[in-house]
Amino acid sequence: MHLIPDRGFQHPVPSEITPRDLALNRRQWLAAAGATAVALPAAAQTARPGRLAPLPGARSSVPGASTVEKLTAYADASTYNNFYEFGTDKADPARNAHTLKTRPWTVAVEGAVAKPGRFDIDTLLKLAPMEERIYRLRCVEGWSMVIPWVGWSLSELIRRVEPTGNAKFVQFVTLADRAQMPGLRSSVLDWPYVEALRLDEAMHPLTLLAFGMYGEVLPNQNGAPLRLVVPWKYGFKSGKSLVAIRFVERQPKTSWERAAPEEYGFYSNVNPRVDHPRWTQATERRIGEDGGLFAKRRPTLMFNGYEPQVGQLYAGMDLKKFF
Ligand SMILES: Nc1nc2c(c(=O)[nH]1)N[C@H]1C(S)=C(S)[C@@H](COP(=O)(O)O)O[C@H]1N2
Ligand SMILES: [Mo]
Repeated sequence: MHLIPDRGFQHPVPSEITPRDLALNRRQWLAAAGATAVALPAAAQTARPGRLAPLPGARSSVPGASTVEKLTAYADASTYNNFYEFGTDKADPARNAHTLKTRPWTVAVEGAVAKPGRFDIDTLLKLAPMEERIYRLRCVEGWSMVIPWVGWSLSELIRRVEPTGNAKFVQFVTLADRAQMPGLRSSVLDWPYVEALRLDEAMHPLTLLAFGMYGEVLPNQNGAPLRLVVPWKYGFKSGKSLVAIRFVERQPKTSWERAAPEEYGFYSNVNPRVDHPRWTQATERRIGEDGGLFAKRRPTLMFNGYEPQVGQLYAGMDLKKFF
């Protein structure tokens, strides 16, 4: 066990604050001061890479949704990926995911809900106003990125389908099609890739259904046309290329639990004080930082820095047991 003192919420160091962040802060300050709030631009300010179709999002007002840390470069975020359906090497998804067909695409919403249905991707794109959310994403492997996602809170969809009293967990099923996904030939995981959340975790406003990043639609390798992003959990909770969202009564087994139950628990909350059996979780490497693999590692924050927003979801739970 590692004994890093808990620092709670940690502010970024000044060298990480970019001119864009300062502009944002000034606007936030103006808004807070009640000055000329209506004249402020609603659109978020992330520069588009100009690679894919634009998908703008308004700056989110959800608490914790706009970290002011330096953004990871788009080139890094779109080429260093885990998406085992396209291969297990970090470079495989960017190389192979061009075979993924993202239209037509439907998501089945089923199980313990009063209004189940099949939602077309183009319906989902219009279901709620798009927001930009700047989230840290930390992989259980010990690297992290800061990505401006575009999407809306999953709770928008959950509310519309009206979960019944039997809906205790939400299961996320992702695409498994051998014709499009060369990685399915490997049995590294039980396909389809399946993840799950407790209903209250799924309803938390920070839990994002993402359709884009950096002001554009998602690149295939990042989970097009839609994925989950759960910023306080290890990256593997954030299933890519979702095809079904299922409301169930019993806690489902996830793909990673099936593959290695001692290493990947159901909760997968970022917790620097609970080591992975084979490596420390106390620190992390920020992708793209000077020094590459040899860059100074930074301390990992409890709940990936989202403890003020999500800590109470786990009040009274032994996070060493429920890892
Ligand atoms: N369908 C699917 N979703 C997935 C994965 C995967 O292999 N298949 N990998 C997960 C893991 S381990 C991480 S860290 C994140 C990585 O997301 P990114 O490539 O956008 O950074 O996606 C998650 N979602
Ligand atoms: Mo991961």
